[in-house]
Amino acid sequence: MNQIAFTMKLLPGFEKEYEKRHDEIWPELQALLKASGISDYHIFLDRSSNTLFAFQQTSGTSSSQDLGETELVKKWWAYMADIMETNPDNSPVTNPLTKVFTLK
Ligand code: RM4
Repeated sequence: MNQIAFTMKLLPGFEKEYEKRHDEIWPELQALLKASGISDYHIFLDRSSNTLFAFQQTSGTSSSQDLGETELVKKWWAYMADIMETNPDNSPVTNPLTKVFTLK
């Protein structure tokens, strides 16, 4: 299993809406993420900077952010675009992080 982490940005004032939408995540998106080998997927918010910190494990090398060619993820990203910093294609501006420590 590989551990992947990245940051995204939430637009100010949308913490509750972000949390609500994720509490109500589409079952088909959940299924796609799991079928793509993603597990232990957590997203945390740094309220001081509106930075979203995402951690996930993957059985391969692809992360949730590599699923943007699927119609379902395109639809989800378009749905989320009004409350996140996005690229012109609605994908969330994503900053991949480098793992620098693992507790053995
Ligand atoms: C995030 C972002 C990610 C997606 C998760 C479920 O807000 O859209 O790309 O994997 O939601």
